[in-house]
Amino acid sequence: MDNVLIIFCVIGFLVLGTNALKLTRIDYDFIVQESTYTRLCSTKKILTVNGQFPGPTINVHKGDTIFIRVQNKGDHNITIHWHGVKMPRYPWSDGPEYITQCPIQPGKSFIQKVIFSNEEGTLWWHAHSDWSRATVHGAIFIYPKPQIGYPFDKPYEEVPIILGQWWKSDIFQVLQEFLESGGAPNASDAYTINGQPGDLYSCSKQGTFKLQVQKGKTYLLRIINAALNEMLFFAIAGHKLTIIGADASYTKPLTLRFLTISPGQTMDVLLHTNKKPGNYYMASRPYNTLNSTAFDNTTTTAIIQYTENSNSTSIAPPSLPYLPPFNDTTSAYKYFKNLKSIDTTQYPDHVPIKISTRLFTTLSINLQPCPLNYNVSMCQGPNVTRLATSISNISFVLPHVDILEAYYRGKNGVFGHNFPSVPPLFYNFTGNDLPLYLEPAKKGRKVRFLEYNETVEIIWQNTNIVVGLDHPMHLHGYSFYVVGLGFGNFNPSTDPKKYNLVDPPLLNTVPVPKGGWAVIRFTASNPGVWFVHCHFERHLTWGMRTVLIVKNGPACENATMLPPPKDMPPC
Ligand SMILES: *[C@@H]1O[C@H](CO)[C@@H](O)[C@H](O)[C@H]1NC(C)=O
Ligand SMILES: *[C@@H]1O[C@H](CO)[C@@H](O)[C@H](O)[C@H]1NC(C)=O
Ligand SMILES: *[C@@H]1O[C@H](CO)[C@@H](O)[C@H](O)[C@H]1NC(C)=O
Ligand SMILES: *[C@@H]1O[C@H](CO)[C@@H](O)[C@H](O)[C@H]1NC(C)=O
Ligand SMILES: *[C@@H]1O[C@H](CO)[C@@H](O)[C@H](O)[C@H]1NC(C)=O
Ligand SMILES: *[C@@H]1O[C@H](CO)[C@@H](O)[C@H](O)[C@H]1NC(C)=O
Ligand SMILES: *[C@@H]1O[C@H](CO)[C@@H](O)[C@H](O)[C@H]1NC(C)=O
Ligand SMILES: *[C@@H]1O[C@H](CO)[C@@H](O)[C@H](O)[C@H]1NC(C)=O
Ligand SMILES: *[C@@H]1O[C@H](CO)[C@@H](O)[C@H](O)[C@H]1NC(C)=O
Ligand SMILES: *[C@@H]1O[C@H](CO)[C@@H](O)[C@H](O)[C@H]1NC(C)=O
Ligand SMILES: *[C@@H]1O[C@H](CO)[C@@H](O)[C@H](O)[C@H]1NC(C)=O
Ligand SMILES: [Cu+2]
Repeated sequence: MDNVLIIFCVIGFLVLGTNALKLTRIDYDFIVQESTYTRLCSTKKILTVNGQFPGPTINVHKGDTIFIRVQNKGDHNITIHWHGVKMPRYPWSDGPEYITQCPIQPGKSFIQKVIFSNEEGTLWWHAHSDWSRATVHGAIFIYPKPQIGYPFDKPYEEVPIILGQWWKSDIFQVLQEFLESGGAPNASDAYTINGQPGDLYSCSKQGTFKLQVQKGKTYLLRIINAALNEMLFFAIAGHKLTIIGADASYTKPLTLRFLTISPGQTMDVLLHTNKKPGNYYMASRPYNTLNSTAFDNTTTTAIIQYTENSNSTSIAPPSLPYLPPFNDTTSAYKYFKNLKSIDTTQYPDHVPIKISTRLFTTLSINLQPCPLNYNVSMCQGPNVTRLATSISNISFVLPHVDILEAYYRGKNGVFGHNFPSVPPLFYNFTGNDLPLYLEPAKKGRKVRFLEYNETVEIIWQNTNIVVGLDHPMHLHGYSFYVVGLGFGNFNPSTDPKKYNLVDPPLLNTVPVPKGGWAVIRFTASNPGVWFVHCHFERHLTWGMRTVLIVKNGPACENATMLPPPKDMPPC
């Protein structure tokens, strides 16, 4: 038996060896550069890919591997992440700055190998360094294998709907002030649909995104929330939306009047153009439980135009769809219990039933005391503090060399090993008026190691420390089943009985509700270094992040990490 395995390994090695000699094919060239854009009556320079905002769409089929050459011709360090692409055994191209790579510095380039596996539907790519992703992002369309097709009637047309967030000021200046002040970042000035704010903002009407449709067809809208800091409601006047996929995994059809989408999430939606020919607004605005004057409370719009009356001048202006109140948590999460994976023979579920590692974690906003002799202008958080965030009371500080490199080369001292299975304190997590001594967090850099193939459950418990807010939690390298989501404190004896272990949605980002919790499950079959974080950029920067390191499995089962490419950006 041993001999057979050895021979097998040698053959496997030879096969890999020859592949490595092949010249790299470049499928996409991404030139990161400064470009001039005018929005809301003002002009500024933004960072783009190939001069486009939003950036170019990547088109692939399920299971493809592509090579993207990222050339940094801008003047900021940059990295690019392929959000939701699992990159089996190959974290080298995953992208998060100082987690799996050092940034691509100005003037340098990096050829990123992007390995698709079972994803099918819509994903996106975005910068994963400082706040560049505000403008450096774009869609990824993953078509079914050519001979297979969709599990629904082929849509007449497929359209990206990319929701974004726009600041009139330079985003790097917003970030710098935010980092220095210790307070909340400046609110944005607009939301955008495919790069355009729409009719409700000044100087924007000309550019409003318009989708021309024919009556009696079905359109596939591939909706992406690329906003930095806001969950969004989205709806189309007069039309219902049928979700058939989320995060590049099919769902059972779910028909809704409006949807809620968090940064990081994608939703594939069928739109049936079966209404009276005319013009209809699609609109989006935030779901946010803070006071509506504390965030950008504006509404972005685009127009669905039936071509049947495209040259009529006398038609009424489009009407706006219903969107819930900003702070309506109940409406925001109502659809979630009805969101189910497709779970057919062709797209079967593999929900882990027996769990080998269970992590109970808390998500908090924190206040760090202002150090002695500190200038108060640096402590603009409540009660002269600096705002922070944490997972299980650890506010994660980025290193100066990436964690993947440190792990792969066995460098000591870059990260700690023992991210805890439970938080340091148990209290009434979702209680009102929590004691002030809970507010500070510990700074740290603890990661969690997992054995190959472990079955993992993570419970994300939100807390009301400082202020309760939703946290869209994202895991790199995996999709996970969201087996439970609820309000209050997670109850380990009663809540697991209500888990959906039959057809839970398979996602890469799940919004953990304010005052509630979410539970995910996955099998750790992808060795590598994988980032876990809140997808609100401000919470990520403040420290709501950690790392899972999944160890290698047996080499003969192809369960080990692949070697790095030669052009990894150096620190
Ligand atoms: C942020 O807002 C403050 C207060 O309105 C303003 O003084 C400052 O210039 C803004 N910063 C940026 C980068 O827009
Ligand atoms: C939105 O915020 C502005 C201040 O920024 C405030 O005047 C307005 O009332 C708010 N709108 C709503 C609907 O809350
Ligand atoms: C719209 O204009 C085109 C060309 O001017 C014409 O052929 C068509 O009949 C018009 N459609 C309607 C609905 O008026
Ligand atoms: C939402 O805000 C409105 C007005 O600002 C307030 O009356 C209402 O109680 C809030 N709802 C929730 C669920 O907090
Ligand atoms: C605090 O910082 C502000 C802005 O950087 C500066 O104007 C002020 O002089 C500083 N105050 C002290 C006491 O250092
Ligand atoms: C600020 O301090 C006051 C007085 O100690 C306290 O009542 C309040 O809750 C504090 N605010 C926050 C956000 O911690
Ligand atoms: C936790 O706090 C909530 C909100 O104040 C309260 O309704 C609940 O009874 C508390 N639970 C416990 C166990 O004290
Ligand atoms: C987090 O750690 C800090 C520093 O040790 C401590 O003061 C605080 O009470 C802890 N909070 C929680 C919720 O564990
Ligand atoms: C890992 O899990 C897969 C699927 O359950 C199984 O086929 C494989 O044998 C397992 N490998 C190891 C090393 O446990
Ligand atoms: C491992 O990978 C090699 C090369 O891609 C392939 O030929 C072989 O079938 C794989 N082995 C297993 C156990 O999956
Ligand atoms: C850019 O990245 C390099 C390599 O990690 C680092 O040394 C440098 O400080 C970074 N520059 C900025 C402005 O962050
Ligand atoms: Cu968050």
